[in-house]
Amino acid sequence: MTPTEKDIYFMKKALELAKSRKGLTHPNPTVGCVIVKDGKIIAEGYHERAGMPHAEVVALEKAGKQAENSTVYVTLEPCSHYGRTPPCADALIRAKVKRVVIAVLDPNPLVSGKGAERLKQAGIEVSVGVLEEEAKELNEDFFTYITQKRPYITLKMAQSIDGRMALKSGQSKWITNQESRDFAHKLRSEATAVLIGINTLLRDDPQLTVRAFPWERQPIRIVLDPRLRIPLDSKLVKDKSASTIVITALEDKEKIENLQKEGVEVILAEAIDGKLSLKEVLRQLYFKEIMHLLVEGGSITITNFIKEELYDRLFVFVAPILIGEGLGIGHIGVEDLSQAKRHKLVNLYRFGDDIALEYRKL
Ligand code: AOF
Ligand code: ZN
Repeated sequence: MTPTEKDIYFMKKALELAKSRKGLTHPNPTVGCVIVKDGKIIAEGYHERAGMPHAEVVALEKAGKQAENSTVYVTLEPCSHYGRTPPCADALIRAKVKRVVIAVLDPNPLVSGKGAERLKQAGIEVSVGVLEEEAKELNEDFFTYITQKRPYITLKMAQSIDGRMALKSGQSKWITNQESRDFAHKLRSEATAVLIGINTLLRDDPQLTVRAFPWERQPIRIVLDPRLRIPLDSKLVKDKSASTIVITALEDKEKIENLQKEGVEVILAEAIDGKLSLKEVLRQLYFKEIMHLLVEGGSITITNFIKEELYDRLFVFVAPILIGEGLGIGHIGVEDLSQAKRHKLVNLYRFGDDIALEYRKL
């Protein structure tokens, strides 16, 4: 199918609506919908939050009787299953729409292809694939989470020109400038959860919330803490503006109870040689419906994720400073340059004299 200019125009509108909710619909995808009649938009909708009505239903409600004989543009295949809400395909059929234009099929096996099929069987004209790449990219995290059954993983690191993430002493506050750090809050806003290792917590006592701009939800904060060293007076325990999960291998009942009293969730996972198994951690996070995980460091934690190739996207912030001896990525199993882990550069940002490089694994 070669989409018409009109189809592209209206699908762009639907994608803009979906974009406005990026990061706010976890573990659901962000979806936008536009209803068009006689060449004019008569209703718009987006999926506001998981548990709330889907984009199509919101738009159909606004359109009312007018929806009859209309064309509906939706950025993801209308669902055909009973989840938190009833199937959108049925709502579209009931509304007697004439045509449904879909950007991309839903990867969810409960839905995939079945939503489009149900519409077709009801005599509705269905077109699939208008701005498909854009629609997939917008929900890249959701697609990975559904198909790979693990959170989509973004690694974020801040370093000097010479690739150091901290001084030898561990000091790393602050390598990058304020503008870079504000952008890092945008990355947080799009993640379901932000993860750090216990060493970073002990050294920096970070808050890990979105504070650079007003935001409707805070990511869950996760600490990998094999020996349960987290102090009860650390910000992640005391600050209640976001929830905190501690993952540990140590069954210290008293400490666990004290953390729970503060509202912190403690998850037990197995550790080998004092290191938590990342695969096991990710399995647990998947079952907690953590769709998008942002790993913020420090160098040991980032190294472990890289070593096991457990990431989808890499953001490297580079500040215009030289540190010399310091901490960076450790051994990741590369013995020969031919084994170097290759990446594709997909975006380049400039924040004053800092830059941020966005990579994907090859
Ligand atoms: C749509 N329109 O706007 C969205 C869809 O449990 P539920 O009811 O919230 O359903 C979630 C699933 O529905 C989600 O995994 C994905 O397959 C689909 N999302 N579908 O028709 C929407 N957000
Ligand atoms: Zn739906």
